[in-house]
Amino acid sequence: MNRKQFLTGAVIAGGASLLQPGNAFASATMADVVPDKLVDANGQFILNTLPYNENFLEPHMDAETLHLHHDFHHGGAVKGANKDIQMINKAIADNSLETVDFWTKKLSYHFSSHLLHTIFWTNLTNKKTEPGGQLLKKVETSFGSYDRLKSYIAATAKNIDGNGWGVLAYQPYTGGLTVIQCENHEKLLQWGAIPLLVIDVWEHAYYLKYKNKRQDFVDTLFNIINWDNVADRLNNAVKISG
Ligand code: MN3
Repeated sequence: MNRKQFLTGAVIAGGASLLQPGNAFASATMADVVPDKLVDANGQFILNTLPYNENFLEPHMDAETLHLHHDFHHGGAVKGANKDIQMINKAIADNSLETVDFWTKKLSYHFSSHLLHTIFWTNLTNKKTEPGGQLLKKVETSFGSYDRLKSYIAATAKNIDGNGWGVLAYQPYTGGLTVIQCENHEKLLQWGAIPLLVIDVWEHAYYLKYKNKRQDFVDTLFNIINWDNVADRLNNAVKISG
């Protein structure tokens, strides 16, 4: 191929992708467009290393809490999810289905924990950011303003009964954003909703430093939420769901 042929080909390729932007994502999955890596090449759930050092989020989130939270709580969910799948597959292979009810519930719990924790680490950074672009537009359409969203999601996270998560999600069935007050890791969900920002209010997330002051922990998180990551997640969610 000479230079002229190369350039012509490049123009055609570029033009094709410009003319048919939808096709670029027609076969895309969440795994293709979002850097969340939940499984290895064999489909086994894996615990990724944190995207920063354990003291990166100090003083808002202390290094010891982050270490225990990631390695043992998130890590435990990964181990649990792998065992649940193994037990389900064994029950199916043995045609012994008395136990699948138990392990399927466990998988819902452990998989959801793995997914939410994986998102949570990337949702945090050590500097203050604010939503912009498409994210800010959708925040304003769905909640009125960024301040109103902050108040709303903070109130839902602070008031969860027991352990759970405050979640900002994109709901493809409405094209808007929605807030979910999730109990444990898998309860009170909306089908179809794609999580963008997740706030872990399990006691393990804050008790070493904040003791019983869950409200203070939630308030301080707004200093370290990575709204750029939330915006990337929204853009990807819109691309894959249309
Ligand atoms: Mn947790």
